[in-house]
Amino acid sequence: MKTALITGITGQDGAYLAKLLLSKEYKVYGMLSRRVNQSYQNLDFLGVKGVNFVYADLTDQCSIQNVIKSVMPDEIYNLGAMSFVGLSWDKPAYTSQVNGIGVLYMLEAIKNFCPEARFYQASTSEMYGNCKGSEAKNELTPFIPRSPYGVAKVFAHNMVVNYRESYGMFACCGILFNHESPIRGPEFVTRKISSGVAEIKAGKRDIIQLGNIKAQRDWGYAADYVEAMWLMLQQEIPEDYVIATGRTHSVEVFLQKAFAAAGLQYSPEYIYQDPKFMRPAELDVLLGDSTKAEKKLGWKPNTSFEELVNLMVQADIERLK
Ligand code: G4F
Repeated sequence: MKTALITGITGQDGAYLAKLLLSKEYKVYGMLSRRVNQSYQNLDFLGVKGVNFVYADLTDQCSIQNVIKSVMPDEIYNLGAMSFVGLSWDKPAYTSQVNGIGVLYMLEAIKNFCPEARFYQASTSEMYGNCKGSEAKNELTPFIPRSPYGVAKVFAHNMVVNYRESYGMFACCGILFNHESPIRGPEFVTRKISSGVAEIKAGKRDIIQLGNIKAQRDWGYAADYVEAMWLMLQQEIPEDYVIATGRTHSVEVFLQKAFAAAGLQYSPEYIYQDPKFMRPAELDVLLGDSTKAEKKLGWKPNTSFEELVNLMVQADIERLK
């Protein structure tokens, strides 16, 4: 039986990945930081049972070492992060500590105590930042990050590549474009829209406050994307892969589809564009090219944009019943 350690176990991706690995009969350890209000609701929503919880924090090197030494995992998935880009301008040092230095702590602990383990790092399309050009981004596209979150993730990404090359570690980065689901955190725009539309339908509100609705993202389904994480660690050679759908849509189009999914007619009157949700620097368009993942991993997204929107809206309508 293989053993896997997942950081960020209570987040969206942690819950979907735990479900996948348990279905493959892994022994799954989930790392909890034990900060206040740690919630198990994502694991509960997906009916995930059987995770062994261990306690460590990405900002505490000793705790990382202790967990790696005691679990001695075959595979480690580093999904723990300060994942909300908008907040990274308010908490740039904390973001750098968790998303940047925390990854270095993981790599050092693996190198010293568990060097045969396979390591997955959650890199992100946010690293491309202001990289111009309308063509889809791939593994060779330069990173020009435009948020403290993106800067910290580029540091982590480069460190993973460096440890792989310096010490021969089996370490991979998945450069994942936006991926959503019914358990996406309520602060992210897709879930804000799906829950807002569900509440409008139920007569509980009549407006959704948003920021820049012209921004475009390549949105996929989180359950499809965790399969790609697992596939990366099953290869003979550790490499980095872009995971994306190859289609991009604006926030406004997400809104229109979400209203339609709820059986409502979209009107701009439902939206208040609130300056407080505008970012100091924005990525106008993100579009990914996952040809490499398709060729080498045999991975392709199974869920369309329209299916994803529908899934999220129906789940939020159900929650209100
Ligand atoms: O949903 P978002 O907050 O996701 P964002 O910033 O693209 O980041 C997500 O995807 C990244 C991958 O590229 C991950 F690395 C990251 O951890 C996270 O999962 O915002 C999407 C877009 C942005 O352009 C934002 O400005 O929606 C725009 N937006 C417009 N109104 C809003 C809002 N975003 C949020 N969160 N809230 C709004 O009211």
